[in-house]
Amino acid sequence: MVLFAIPAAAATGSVQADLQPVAGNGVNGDGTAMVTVDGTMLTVDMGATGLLADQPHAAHIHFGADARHECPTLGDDANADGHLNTSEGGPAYGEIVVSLTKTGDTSPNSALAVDRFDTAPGGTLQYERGSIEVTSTVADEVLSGEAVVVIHGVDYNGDGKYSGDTTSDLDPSLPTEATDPALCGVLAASQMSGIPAGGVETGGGSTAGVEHAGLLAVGGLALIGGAGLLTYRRRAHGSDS
Ligand SMILES: [Cu+2]
Repeated sequence: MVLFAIPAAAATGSVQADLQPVAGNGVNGDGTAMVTVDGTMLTVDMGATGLLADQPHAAHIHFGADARHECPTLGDDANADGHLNTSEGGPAYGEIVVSLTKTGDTSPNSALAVDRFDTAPGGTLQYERGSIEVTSTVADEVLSGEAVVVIHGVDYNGDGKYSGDTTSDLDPSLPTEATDPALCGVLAASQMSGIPAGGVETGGGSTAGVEHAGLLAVGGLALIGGAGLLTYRRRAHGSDS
């Protein structure tokens, strides 16, 4: 019995994040990130749009045991300048545990390895990397549903490059635009991948998956119906006046 408990503890599964603009940082974009964990090996699939084009975007998985396990809000703007720098987001998302570089080291040591991050050609970031070796502790943190993906690099003054007088809180040789968080999302357990996985294990989960899909479809129809009703009401109102 004890022997069987050991392999059962090996971390396996996947989590995904819906990446949304970080409050105050002026990014009009979004994205998704999926992380599959197999023991101490991560595979990361990430896509995002609306980023400053053709500039290196540092991207990490963050986690902090004492963090709030969420994306920062303007309430985290400690110096009240209207923007959130990476440190100000710390209480929300914690420290860097994985650097999502395209090549080479993926440890926190590569947090600002600007020559090894995706440059978002045309503002679109497409990232896929497997065989990212982590410790079992980090693997557990990623699967906990409390880790956070952050893509950095913003353009407050809209000049198409990292510039400005404010220096980065992480590296004073860089402008803060180069490191401030742009998009953020919590890596939560994925229902899409979780339901079929459960179905395989229990042998009875496939029906639940179908019912779930049906509920989603009904919800989508209700939303469409609601939008149609709104349009109708607006038209009716317009004809009254
Ligand atoms: Cu980061």
